[in-house]
Amino acid sequence: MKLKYLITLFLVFFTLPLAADIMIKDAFAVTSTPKSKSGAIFMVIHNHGKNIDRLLSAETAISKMAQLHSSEMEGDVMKMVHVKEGFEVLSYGHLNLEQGGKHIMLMGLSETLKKDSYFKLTLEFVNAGQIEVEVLYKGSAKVMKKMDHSHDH
Ligand SMILES: [Cu+2]
Repeated sequence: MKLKYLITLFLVFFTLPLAADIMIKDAFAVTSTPKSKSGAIFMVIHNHGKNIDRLLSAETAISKMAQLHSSEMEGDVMKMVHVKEGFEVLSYGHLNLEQGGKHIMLMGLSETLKKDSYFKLTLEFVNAGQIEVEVLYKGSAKVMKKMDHSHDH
């Protein structure tokens, strides 16, 4: 009985990811300061399916709100816009959520995140349904700039 259960678990574990058309890569988050109550999540969303898909929403226990944002230039000012209709992911294509572009905004962080730790994020897609992602918290943006700078030397 136990063995059967294990085999079933094994099969479920290894067949599910293969069946999924949507794959998330390099999901990470940054905040503007270490104690900041808001942050942004970036990742690459791959669609290996023949159907177009759409990211509708995101949710995480560590934040009161997670919104899909895009960054748009208005004159010289970068503005963030809440994209209620979500982000399209083309079939056999990918979508970059990146700094200065589309991203997932976290507002009302309820926990102080530890640098280099992971938290869970649930993404809701039209076709793929819910997908849970582990997001790496890379620290505050200021820390990141310092780190980037140190690479020059
Ligand atoms: Cu934003």
